[in-house]
Amino acid sequence: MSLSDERVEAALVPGGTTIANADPYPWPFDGNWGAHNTALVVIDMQVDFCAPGGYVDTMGYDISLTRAPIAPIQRVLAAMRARGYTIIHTREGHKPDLSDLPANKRWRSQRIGAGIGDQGPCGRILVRGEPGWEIIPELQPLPGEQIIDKPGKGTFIATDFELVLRMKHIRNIIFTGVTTDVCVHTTMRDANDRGYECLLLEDCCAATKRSNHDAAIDMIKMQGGVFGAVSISDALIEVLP
Ligand code: C5J
Repeated sequence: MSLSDERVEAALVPGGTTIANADPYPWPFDGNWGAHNTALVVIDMQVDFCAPGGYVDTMGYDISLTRAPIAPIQRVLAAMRARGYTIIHTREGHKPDLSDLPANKRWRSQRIGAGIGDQGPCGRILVRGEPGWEIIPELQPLPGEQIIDKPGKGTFIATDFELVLRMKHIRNIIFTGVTTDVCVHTTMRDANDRGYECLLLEDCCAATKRSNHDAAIDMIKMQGGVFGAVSISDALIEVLP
């Protein structure tokens, strides 16, 4: 994704205690953020979503869209790792016996020729332990970073995500990853409902259709920030406490 230089310039507010030009409000709402209470969440940057032969590729979508956030996420990871922030990665996937795969989810995927649990070029699609389920090499977690395995789109359902956030005293969550309109949005909505202060970095996210990404970004900004706020990687890195 390319954002105009003008837009990037406008979003940069050196020395601020918030990301002043986050949209639709300076984030976080009360300026209370830092490594002590803020986590970066990298959603589902897996081979199945971002690499040739994976689930998204098999469905016929353009993986150049889902690969676009890789470089911006790398920059955010480097900045937040250097400052000791909590980093959490997620992976969507099912048990090899598919006991946690709802029949309708499997049926719908088979219907379009990308059956979850079926053999594909990267192993069984969205199955834990298969090559396609792995996080892409460019964004490998470091030792000590959390990895949350989830069978669904949201990260709170059937996982220990909330417990991990609580143990680490996290109150603010910065969202990156794929896809903006599905797993990122579901998790952000659920986090917002639980009282977390949420920020989505729009150049660090992507959908399988550009207009869906744009619509998902717009939805966040409604009602004064109905699910939180939106910014970009450079603006975050510039003011990261
Ligand atoms: C989807 C995801 N889109 N990670 N998963 O099926 O967004």
